[in-house]
Amino acid sequence: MVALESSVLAQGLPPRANRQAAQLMLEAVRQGSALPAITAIVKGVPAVGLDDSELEHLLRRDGWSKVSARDIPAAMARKADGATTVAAAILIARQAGIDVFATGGIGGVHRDATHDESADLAELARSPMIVVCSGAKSILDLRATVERLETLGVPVIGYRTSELPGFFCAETGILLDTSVETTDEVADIFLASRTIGREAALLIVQPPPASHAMPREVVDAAVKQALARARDEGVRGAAVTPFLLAAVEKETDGRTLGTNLALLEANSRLAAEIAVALAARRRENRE
Ligand code: PSU
Ligand code: MN
Repeated sequence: MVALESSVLAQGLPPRANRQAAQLMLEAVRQGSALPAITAIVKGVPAVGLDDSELEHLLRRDGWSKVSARDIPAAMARKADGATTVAAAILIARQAGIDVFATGGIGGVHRDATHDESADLAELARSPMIVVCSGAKSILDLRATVERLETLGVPVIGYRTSELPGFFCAETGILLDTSVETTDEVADIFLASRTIGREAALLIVQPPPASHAMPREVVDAAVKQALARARDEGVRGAAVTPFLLAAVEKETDGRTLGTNLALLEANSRLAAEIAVALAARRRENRE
């Protein structure tokens, strides 16, 4: 099984694209011979895998708040609907016994010095799972995010790359200590991590598909503009990430949207292949 988040569908992507994103992710996991499970809080119940009517309800977005790990108890008690961030999704997926999760980009340390650091990082440190993504979103301070992941004991492993990808672009100039070429290697590292009782996730990063990757300078310029607007408008808290993602899309005349969809699909596909490799390794180990 491969778990997926839902905040990207309810808040991260523009409304006109979320249906396509959901379909691309679900289909990519199935094509990789795994079962997809979108995580969410549905009327107060943590859910792993949505039925058609629940997915429709989510895609319409009315009344869905962004739920990080700390927000789950209140959403449950109030019987509210909540779209899960990476932090909330991996918490729920873990409890359902799922080992592999895919998303576009994790949250991280924000660029302005306002102590804004995504709760994704702390949750990654205590969620023994394989998390497949294209790095952290370009709107963040990527060096600071990598440093925090190191402090928290979360390995960042490049999948067929030795460089941290920059979400919308392939390159960041930040070199990784570990990279792998195959899904079997990912499975072996994860099993070794579990053998010695590590509780941290493995972050598997791959660049956006070459056909959709954007030039680094274009992304950097758009992010600078977006950050200036967020500052001017005084955006705070959970609203920061959705605001910046929308602003970057505007600054690039919508080009980042195509990249976002392509990398969500590619990461879902890779996560499925890793889940299959992990299941095969476990079978071999039992025999
Ligand atoms: N990456 C995207 N789109 C998104 C997000 C990440 O391309 O919508 C979401 C994820 O759900 C991630 C969250 O967990 O943003 C991080 O938000 P914050 O910085 O508020 O923790
Ligand atoms: Mn934040």
